[in-house]
Amino acid sequence: MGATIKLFLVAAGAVALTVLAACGEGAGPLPDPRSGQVVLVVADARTDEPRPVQLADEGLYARHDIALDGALGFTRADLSGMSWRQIRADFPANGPERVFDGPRLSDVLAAAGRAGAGARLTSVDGYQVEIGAGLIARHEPVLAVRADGEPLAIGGLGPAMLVWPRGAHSDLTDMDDDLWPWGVFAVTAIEAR
Ligand SMILES: Nc1nc2c(c(=O)[nH]1)N[C@H]1C(S)=C(S)[C@@H](COP(=O)(O)O)O[C@H]1N2
Ligand SMILES: [Mo]
Repeated sequence: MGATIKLFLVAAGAVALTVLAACGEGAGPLPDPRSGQVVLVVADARTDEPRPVQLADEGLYARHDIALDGALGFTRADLSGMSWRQIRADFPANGPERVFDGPRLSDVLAAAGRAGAGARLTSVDGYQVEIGAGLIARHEPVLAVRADGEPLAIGGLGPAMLVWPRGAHSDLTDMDDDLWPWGVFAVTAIEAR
């Protein structure tokens, strides 16, 4: 190929890129090729299911030491596609009751190939709680993504919050809010491998 032609092709390519970039600006809503961003990961998953996205070890994952090697990510749509449990509960304790909806923590663990495991939950502010496998099996807490029908906002109680049936199970009546993390974005399966 002659030098002049090569130069022309490079120039034409540059023009094409510029035009494409210009079209991308303000051309309307971005097409969403997936059903949304990952809002929750289960670290140390044991499943062959294809990962919806390759997560990079940065931001809050890095800040809070969430091991992404083998983590399974859930989008809001993934979580909505699971069977949900509804729990009416007061939060904060003795405050107003709300109706929380979301998948059971046990089902999220099972979907990640970690049925029967306990879990460490990590929140956006670094708050961490560990929930034993026995407590999960006995009370089936929910990773709520909605309260009174409204999605839990990031910056508020979202993307997910652990909710227990403290109104319905008599041995939870006096439960305080320690095990009710809001802003949960990562679940680390512990034990029961
Ligand atoms: N992410 C996160 N969730 C949390 C907490 C917290 O500090 N961070 N505190 C727990 C406690 S002890 C209480 S009383 C309630 C309300 O705490 P807050 O007033 O700090 O939101 O949330 C619970 N969930
Ligand atoms: Mo608290």
